[in-house]
Amino acid sequence: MIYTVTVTTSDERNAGTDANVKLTMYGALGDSGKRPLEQRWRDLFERGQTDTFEISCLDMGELDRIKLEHDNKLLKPDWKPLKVVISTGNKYVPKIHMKMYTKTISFSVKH
Ligand SMILES: [Ca+2]
Repeated sequence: MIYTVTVTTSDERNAGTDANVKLTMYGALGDSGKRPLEQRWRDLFERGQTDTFEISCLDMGELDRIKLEHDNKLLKPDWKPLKVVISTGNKYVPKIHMKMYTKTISFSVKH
């Protein structure tokens, strides 16, 4: 199953990061494990930017939680993600609003 993950970074000063970001999704049937959110030739997670990733994973059932973390690398790694949207072909997880100022954040999906 392909999970499409879009991550929007807040449009504020110093909101972006160049640190390496990993995502874990947790669902009723299991979790994805830590997945790096990366693309070649693109500066990810910049201020006001929306980045899209496709993650291939077994069906996790209804998602109830995700965890975003980064490795605190490079200059000014602090990151303020604004929104994460996860969708699959036939399921849709509503928008999640959150802020992250520390290295790791966990939050629940609001159905
Ligand atoms: Ca970046």
